[in-house]
Amino acid sequence: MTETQSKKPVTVYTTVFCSYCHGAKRLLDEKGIDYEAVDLTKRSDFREFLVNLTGQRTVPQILIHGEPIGGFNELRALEQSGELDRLIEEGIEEAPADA
Ligand SMILES: N[C@@H](CCC(=O)N[C@@H](CS)C(=O)NCC(=O)O)C(=O)O
Repeated sequence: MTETQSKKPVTVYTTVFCSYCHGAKRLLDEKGIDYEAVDLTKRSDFREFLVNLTGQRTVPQILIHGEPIGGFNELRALEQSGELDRLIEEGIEEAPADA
């Protein structure tokens, strides 16, 4: 298992002094969604790590079944539209592989 893989449906990359990170974790806690929080505070290269993983440099960065969905605002938008539950259950649809 690498640092970008988790058995839980959601992974949240965070740092300690990050209000958006706390907001994201609170939302997931309130919804009872199981997640792994990865604290990048002590990683000097964490911005570069995030850019390589998600294309974004802010925290939190949130992955659902390994797919980056964005930060807290995007998580909240998915929750408000009702999409979050579906993504947790079904994952992000992938194009079918060629037969
Ligand atoms: N729109 C983002 C905002 C995230 C954000 O601004 N995070 C702060 C820490 S709480 C950050 O990474 N700031 C550094 C920067 O903007 O480069 C979200 O909803 O997650």
